[in-house]
Amino acid sequence: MATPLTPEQLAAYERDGFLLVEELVSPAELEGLRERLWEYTHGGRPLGGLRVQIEPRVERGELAVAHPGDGIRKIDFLVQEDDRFRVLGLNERIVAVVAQILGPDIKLFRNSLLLKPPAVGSAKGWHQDSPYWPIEPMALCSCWFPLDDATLENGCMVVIPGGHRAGPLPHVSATDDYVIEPGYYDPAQGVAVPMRAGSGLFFHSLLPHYTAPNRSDRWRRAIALSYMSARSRYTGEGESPVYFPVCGATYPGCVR
Ligand SMILES: O=C(O)CCC(=O)C(=O)O
Repeated sequence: MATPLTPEQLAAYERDGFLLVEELVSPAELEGLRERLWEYTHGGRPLGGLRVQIEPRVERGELAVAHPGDGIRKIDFLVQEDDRFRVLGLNERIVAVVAQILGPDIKLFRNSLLLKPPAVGSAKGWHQDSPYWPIEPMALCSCWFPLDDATLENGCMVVIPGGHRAGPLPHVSATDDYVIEPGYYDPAQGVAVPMRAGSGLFFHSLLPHYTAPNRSDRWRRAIALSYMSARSRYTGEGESPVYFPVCGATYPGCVR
């Protein structure tokens, strides 16, 4: 398999917990993804097995939207259910970066399209991903892939460089969210990572991160593709679910 990262880039990922890699797909592929997504949100394309979450304030009737598609916050399972997004989840460049970080045997733990419609999209509070997820070791790697340019105004990623090295932090329930307990991190250490659409922010599942509300008149849509080593163990109730295979082998006693 290709090794797109230089030793310096790999070292930066280990040190900082994140790495920006630009231009992962062609402009035509990116446009194809945007078109397909618009078909689901605004064009009446059947959702099939996709799971959709509505923006909580819209769901509660506290905020009105012109079109139901303007009130969608999250769409899960696009890689499993949609041919164009499956190609993205298996994209050679993305998988090669992940394989350099996690090793050659990889499964997809989750894929979530996270939408911040203009003026509607709310914040995602400071959190680490692993405390949400029943997988050990807590060392998954997500590729956060914006379909629109992600800016300070529309809710780009904000991260705490090196914060993953502190290990898992206590999390508490907050309004519509599950966030790091105040006092266990310093938001002033947050660094914003504006990105061009079609780039990927690869980040460790213990990296504290946050996205602001969309205060702009432009969409911010991004898909989080979260990969794990096939040598990971499932720590939830019952037997491990069967995860989406990306490449390499499956191991007895590990995630299926
Ligand atoms: O895209 C967002 O707004 C938040 C994404 C995020 O926090 C995540 O994927 O863990």
